[in-house]
Amino acid sequence: MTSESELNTIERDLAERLRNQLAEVVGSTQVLTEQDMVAGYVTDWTGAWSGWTRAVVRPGTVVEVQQVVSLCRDAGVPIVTQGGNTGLVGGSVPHRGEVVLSLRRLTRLDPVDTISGQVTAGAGVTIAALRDHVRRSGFDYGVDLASRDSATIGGTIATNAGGIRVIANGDTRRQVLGLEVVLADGTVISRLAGIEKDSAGFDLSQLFVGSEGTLGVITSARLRLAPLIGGERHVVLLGVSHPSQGLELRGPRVTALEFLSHSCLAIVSAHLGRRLPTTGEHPYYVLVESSRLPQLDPNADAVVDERLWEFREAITESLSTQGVPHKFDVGVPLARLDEFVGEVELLDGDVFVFGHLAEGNCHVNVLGPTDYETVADQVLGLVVDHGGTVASEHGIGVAKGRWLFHTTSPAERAAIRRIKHALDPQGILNPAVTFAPEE
Ligand code: 2HG
Ligand code: ZN
Repeated sequence: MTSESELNTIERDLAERLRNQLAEVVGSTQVLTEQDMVAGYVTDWTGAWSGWTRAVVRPGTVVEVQQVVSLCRDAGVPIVTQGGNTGLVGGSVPHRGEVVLSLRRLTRLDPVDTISGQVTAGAGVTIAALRDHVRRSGFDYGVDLASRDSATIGGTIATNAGGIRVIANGDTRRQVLGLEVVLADGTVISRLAGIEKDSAGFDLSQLFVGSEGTLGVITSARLRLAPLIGGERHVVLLGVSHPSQGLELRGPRVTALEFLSHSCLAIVSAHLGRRLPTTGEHPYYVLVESSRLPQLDPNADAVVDERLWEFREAITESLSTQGVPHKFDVGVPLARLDEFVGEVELLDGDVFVFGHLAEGNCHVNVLGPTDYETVADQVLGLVVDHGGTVASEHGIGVAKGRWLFHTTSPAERAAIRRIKHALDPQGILNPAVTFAPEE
């Protein structure tokens, strides 16, 4: 089914009634239905994932979120919760008419609790806005990524986003002390007190981290903050023959450790209209950021310049000028990294590999005529062979569900299904995303 026109008359009348009820809750200007108004919500950033929606709803308060969820549940209409829509696995766009619950208006940003080094933020606050806010109080947010100006707190929690600071601060899960979540039945659970250590039963909040909108709607978060590191930061780009060579640079002063293949550096340099920053060409490059200049081999081909970040951060954008790449965000054990990257680069098509070296997190982008499923079988097959994960920091979305067959056991999948059913018995929350493919 590709659009509302394929619904029968009764379904269309029900959709119309639901839209009117939603408008009563959030106001008619916050229910979007016109094609040009919903366009930015129904297709992802890359253009790879797209669907249609009965309506985009933009609630401004938690109570409105509760009411929207309850109305959709009563109407039996599924919901896709959306933040900045920067996801890359099709998990934040509607596929078959789901209502898009956009949380961008939930921009609550409490004063920083300087005693505990914590803050409470609404799901719609962007990473950049949060960072600017907490920096004014001498703190930093531990997660940072290239899409910081659009990616939201809610979306990054729902996908357990990683980014460039995991080596120093851990992933998003590590920053979350508690959440406020609207459940599928319209009730709210709230853990925003910021208790640093709590052994009173299940940590329910953590269940929602990485759940991609399938278990509840995250509306606010209590977040742990990182210290704001002042002083100079040295950024070095180093040519290497294998990515793992960069692992020798790890240390307490390192705040980022990234790698990219030559194909990535070449395409970014061309896109930015710059020369290659290193003296020579190398199979791979490592970008390290540290508060102390790393000790390098005197023969190393290395450049030191803070502006080198541009070459790393512009990779996604540069690739998208060449077409719509098949994207695979995967992770492999560090001991298998070189072998995996070498094998993946030999696959058909133009292969670009880059990522977050310290975690073995590789972003494999493939351009070429081969269809997604065929390339997925090849790339994810290699990941499984090397004992890795098919989703390191972007989530599963609709892109990788079936691959969980290879990385989870039947018992695990059965337990996941029971949790999903307990929290969302009608299956209205992001139904296109599944972590437990049917046997
Ligand atoms: C990054 O690390 C993002 O830059 C995007 O996770 C990865 O475009 C991609 O494949
Ligand atoms: Zn990444």
